[in-house]
Amino acid sequence: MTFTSKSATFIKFVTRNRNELHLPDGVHFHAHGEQNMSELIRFGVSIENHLLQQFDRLIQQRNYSTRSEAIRDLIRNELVHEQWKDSEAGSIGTVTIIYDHHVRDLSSILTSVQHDFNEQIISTMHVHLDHYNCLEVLAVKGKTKTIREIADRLISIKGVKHGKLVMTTRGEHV
Ligand code: NI
Repeated sequence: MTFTSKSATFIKFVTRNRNELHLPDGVHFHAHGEQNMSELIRFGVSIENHLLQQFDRLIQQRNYSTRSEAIRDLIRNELVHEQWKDSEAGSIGTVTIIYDHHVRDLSSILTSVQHDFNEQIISTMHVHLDHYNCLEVLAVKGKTKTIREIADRLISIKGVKHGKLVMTTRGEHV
């Protein structure tokens, strides 16, 4: 993949629905109307040369084949992040934890916390990694604040070596 960079760089990309985007002044659309089969809108963006060069390097590292797909993903990511700010909104995600099951009472404490959230924890996977370490991945669904609470409570338990909450989206609006 090669991109050309010019001092006054003009990149074009497409997005699925212009009405859902609130772009700042100066960002304008070139709608191609009926020619587009899947309601894709093409629009132009002015960007500093050095910024675009860095962006191209980044998306090459991340294996994007086109700028358009990279920019679409950036936009989706921001929209999903915005949804997560609403603590009452519904979210889905995973909580991953690594712990040493030899730590006293740890397994039963973890189980007890998970039972407190039996409605939100919809599936769990447990892997006995080695003699000491267990990996658990919990699929969670519920209010954003509850999902965060589940992750915080599990990850903060003594003996849990590492934990990570990954929130995602069903993608209705992105
Ligand atoms: Ni185990």
